[in-house]
Amino acid sequence: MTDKIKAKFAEKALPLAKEMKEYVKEHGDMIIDTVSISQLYGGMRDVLSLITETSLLDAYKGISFRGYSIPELKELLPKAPNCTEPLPEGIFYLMLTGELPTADDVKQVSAEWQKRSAVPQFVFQVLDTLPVDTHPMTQFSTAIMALQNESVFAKKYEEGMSKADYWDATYEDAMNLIAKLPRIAAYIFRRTYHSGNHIAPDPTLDWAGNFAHMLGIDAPEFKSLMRLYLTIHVDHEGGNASAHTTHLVGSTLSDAYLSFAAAMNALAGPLHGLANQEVIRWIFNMLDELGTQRPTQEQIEQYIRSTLAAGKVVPGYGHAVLRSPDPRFIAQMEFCKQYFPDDPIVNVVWDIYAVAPKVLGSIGKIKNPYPNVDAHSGATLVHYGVNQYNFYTVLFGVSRALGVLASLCWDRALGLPLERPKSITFEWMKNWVAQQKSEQVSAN
Ligand code: CMX
Repeated sequence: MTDKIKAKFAEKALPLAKEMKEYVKEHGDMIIDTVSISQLYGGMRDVLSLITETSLLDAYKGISFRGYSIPELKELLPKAPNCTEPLPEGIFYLMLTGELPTADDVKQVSAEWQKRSAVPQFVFQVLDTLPVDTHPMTQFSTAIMALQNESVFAKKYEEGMSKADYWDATYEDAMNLIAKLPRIAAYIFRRTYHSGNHIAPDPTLDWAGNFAHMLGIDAPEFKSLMRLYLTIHVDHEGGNASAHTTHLVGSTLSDAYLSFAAAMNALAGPLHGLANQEVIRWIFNMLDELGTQRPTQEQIEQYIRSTLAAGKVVPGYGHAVLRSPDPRFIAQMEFCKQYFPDDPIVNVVWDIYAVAPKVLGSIGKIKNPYPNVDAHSGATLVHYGVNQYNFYTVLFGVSRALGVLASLCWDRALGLPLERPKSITFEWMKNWVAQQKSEQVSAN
């Protein structure tokens, strides 16, 4: 039997969606209040409406954290012994306090996270009730929600906490949550891909090194990669979907667990963090279809064109703000050049990089034809045998916690209010535009 409600919705919505598109083409430049009609329909691009202290994105230079670029931070942030990559503890300290950390500051962050890292048994029990083929991001979000039972903010709010103390309770939640995420993520990895054969944490290791250890990859080089990976994915100013979600949900005084779980649901979308799993899948599909491990640049170009012709996006390319190659892509490329320049899949990534900007740029509508952070990470992980693609976004999520939760501490310290932008209807807009036009006619 046909679903009458669905048919009714399609009958109403599809012609109206077409009408709206045409309308935006014609009237897109008109400014209502301070925003153009194109921006209203265009995902609010360039609408200045948020304050975020932790990082700032420049379309051409890429991300900077409290004024420092990724290459600068690779030099300036403290490192683990015998490791060339920065410790994520350092970038967290920088984002939270605005100051570059000393080696001692970073040791203190490590020690705090170590002290707070025990995950209550009930979180593992919740995870164990989920079918083992549940997507790792769904498992991750579920585990964070289960952990909400531990929220200091929620308990203190119930006891009548003063507004002046919101930041303090938020800081406690943020630190407790960040400390526990590697264990939770590793538990998901091992239950999903290693028959529940778990690895106990090593309290002598730093946050990222211990995470690598619990995943089951103890090579020092992989620990270095994790330190780099978890440093460069932390933050991308305030408007990206995971940061903005944390801020929006947090603005209702939902605690850090509720806000961060919501952010992870945003990160799990293929236009955002899930692109990292989509990229490697796209690459392996290309190699399968072409029947070669080393396609020529002409073959890659053809494959990109066939992806576009099928009405799909080329994952790992494009960005809402960036208009140049992502420095986070470049940082990963440099790591691979240093440690394994001859890796075959990594070389395919570099060949795509040589071809894709030209092809994507040639079709005109794509504003940024360059690679983003997700274009490289999968190939780097595959080099170390981490070929469980569906897990990749969890790694991104563990890192993203550092930026968005440092920001949440700032939101509460600044006493930022409930976020509540204004919306209008198409009808309202049409009436407004018509009125403006008739006023113009009478003025002439
Ligand atoms: N492949 C094919 N088409 C693309 C494209 C890509 N990589 N990037 C943009 N486009 C298309 C858009 O889909 C849009 O098409 P329509 O007009 O038909 O809707 C058009 O080009 C204009 O888009 P845009 O203004 O250049 O880009 P947006 O700001 O709208 O979107 C993004 C940005 C990232 C969603 C988009 O570039 C994309 O879908 N990229 C592939 C997915 C991806 O890599 N996401 C990860 C981003 C980084 C992250 O958050 O982790």
